[in-house]
Amino acid sequence: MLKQKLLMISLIIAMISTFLGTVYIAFRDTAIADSNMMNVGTLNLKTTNVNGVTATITATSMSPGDTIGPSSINLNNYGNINGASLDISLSYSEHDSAASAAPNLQVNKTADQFAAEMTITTMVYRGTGLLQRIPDLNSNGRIDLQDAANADLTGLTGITASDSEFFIISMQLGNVSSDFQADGIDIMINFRLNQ
Ligand SMILES: [Ca+2]
Ligand SMILES: [Ca+2]
Repeated sequence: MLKQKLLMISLIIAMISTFLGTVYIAFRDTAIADSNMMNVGTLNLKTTNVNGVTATITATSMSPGDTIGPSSINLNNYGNINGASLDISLSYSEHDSAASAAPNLQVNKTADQFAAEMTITTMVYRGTGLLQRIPDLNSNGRIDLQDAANADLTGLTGITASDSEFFIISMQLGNVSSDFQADGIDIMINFRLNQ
């Protein structure tokens, strides 16, 4: 009888520790998975009222001189604590039209080559231009998408709780040769709000 009781008690203890262990790991996972979640209140950034903090712009079937934008992205802090700073990062990936596989097209430009031809004509956050923060890193004489993707656009002024700000971007494809025919890219703009 005593043996059974002891067994029961140790079973219960084992169950409790398993439960505690699970809870702890779940909380830790949450903290790691979403750095926007803090102990006191929440930072909940939404772009243009959609959950998720990456806006994607597709640049395909463009002709020389074509422009994109101005694209305006609304950044909302739906949380209840102020975001002290905002980090922006741009990236891109190749998005060619099917014609790029056609045998009569001898050249397939890379995403980097395409991005270097996309001059950033406007980049504004909170009404302040960001172009002066982007150096001509690829030394081609213009501020382009490849430069922007490699520039440091962190530590910008944040967004207070329940407030929203705008990010605006526009770009123009240069006077490229027919080598760029059927080339295209997807442009991803990621926003991170920090406490
Ligand atoms: Ca290509
Ligand atoms: Ca450049």
